[in-house]
Amino acid sequence: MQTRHLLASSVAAIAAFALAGCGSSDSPAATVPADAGLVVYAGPGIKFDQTEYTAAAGSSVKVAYENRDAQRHTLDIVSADKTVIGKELAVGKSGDVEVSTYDLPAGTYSLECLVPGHDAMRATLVVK
Ligand SMILES: [Cu+2]
Repeated sequence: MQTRHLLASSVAAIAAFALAGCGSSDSPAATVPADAGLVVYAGPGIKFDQTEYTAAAGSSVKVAYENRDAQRHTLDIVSADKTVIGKELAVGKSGDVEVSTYDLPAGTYSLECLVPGHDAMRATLVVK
């Protein structure tokens, strides 16, 4: 039993190391990258900085989300058929930045913060 525990924790440690060391463009990032195809700011307050955003279509559009508010916010890119595209970005406190890349064909999407009570955080993303 003890051996099994040790093995399990070793595997977890190796997996964590591999994830941390993979050099992926996924978060956390310290600042908004210069080559971001879309930058969204949360707040101040329970809102995004714009009600409509535009981005160029692509298979690896880099999206950056920065928190300008004191509380946690998420960013979900939701397609017309209500499917969340790719990774949900989450920024816990002011100054936090999270970045991921998305496959975004041309179309109209909804940007949403899914934190309970944040229903006001909705914006339109036009990709073309
Ligand atoms: Cu929010």
